[in-house]
Amino acid sequence: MINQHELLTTAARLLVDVHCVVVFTGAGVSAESGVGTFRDALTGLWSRFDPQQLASQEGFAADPGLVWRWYIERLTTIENARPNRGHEALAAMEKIIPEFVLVTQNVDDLHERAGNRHVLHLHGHIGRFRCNGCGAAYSLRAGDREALMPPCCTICTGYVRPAVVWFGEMLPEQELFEAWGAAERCDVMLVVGASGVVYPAAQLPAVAQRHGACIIEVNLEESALSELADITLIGPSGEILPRLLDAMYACEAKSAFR
Ligand code: BV8
Ligand code: ZN
Repeated sequence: MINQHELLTTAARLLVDVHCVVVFTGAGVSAESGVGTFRDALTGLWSRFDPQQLASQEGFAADPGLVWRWYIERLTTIENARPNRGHEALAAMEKIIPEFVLVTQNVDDLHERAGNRHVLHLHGHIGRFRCNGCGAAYSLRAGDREALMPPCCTICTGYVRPAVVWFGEMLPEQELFEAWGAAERCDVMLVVGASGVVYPAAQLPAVAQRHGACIIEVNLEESALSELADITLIGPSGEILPRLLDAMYACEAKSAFR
């Protein structure tokens, strides 16, 4: 039975030896920053709602005020959160891997705040806003956060909404194109805190594997992507990723003395 230390060292050796690495993150990477994963984003008073309902045109049309308040509450949590040690490890990895592409399903900005410079957001940004009708970009004004209803667009009177991708909506073309291309050319894909149930984003690890990449997974538990993984490191990403980074530094130091 291979122990986790050996798995981690093997994973580190892989990440140090190759040229192109894609990191694919889901809500799990932000969990230790206190940002609920999509499944448990509905804790407490939200628990009686279905996130797939709230994060949709139908949900917004049915109750724009409820959806608006859900997003403002999530945005406030994210603004008060800090990147965790897992985010920081990924920012450090970007500095030592020749070609590093970070693709995230997350709508928070914790990767950027940890120092990653080029992040592909497949599901948008919770801190950005646009009109649901004509698409015009908006910034929050005084009072919008406390309002019971979303602001109205000054151009077409549509409701303003967060610039995230709702269920049934297309993913941003440019980001998806870049992410798909990176998955096709990478040597290793590191999948962190993703349940692998939301498509088409969840197809990326299979795309990478089909093109010959090794898949390394970091998750609290088995996920829908685990059967694709060559190495699965079970544990909180805020602990596993810093250990993986240290093992990468150790590999680099060793090869420097060869
Ligand atoms: C679309 C933004 C089509 C909003 C989100 C096949 C192909 C294409 C589409 C579909 C398809 N099958 C079904 C569909 C439809 C649908 C879909 O995938 N449904 C699922 C539920 C079956 N997909 C869509 O609707 C997509 N659009 O396909 O359009 C189209 C075609 C033509 C014309 C028009 C349209 C749009 C999907 C995007 C939805 N928006 N987010 C918001 O955030 O409010 S998705 C949202 O849920 C998140 O962004 C995230 O992507 C997803 C949840 O996934 P995770 O991030 O993995 O989070 P989750 O909570 O699930 O899991 C957390 C994981 O972390 C767990 O594994 C856990 O164990 C782990 N973890 C927890 N703590 C830690 C940890 N790991 C490590 N350390 C820890 N500490
Ligand atoms: Zn408008």
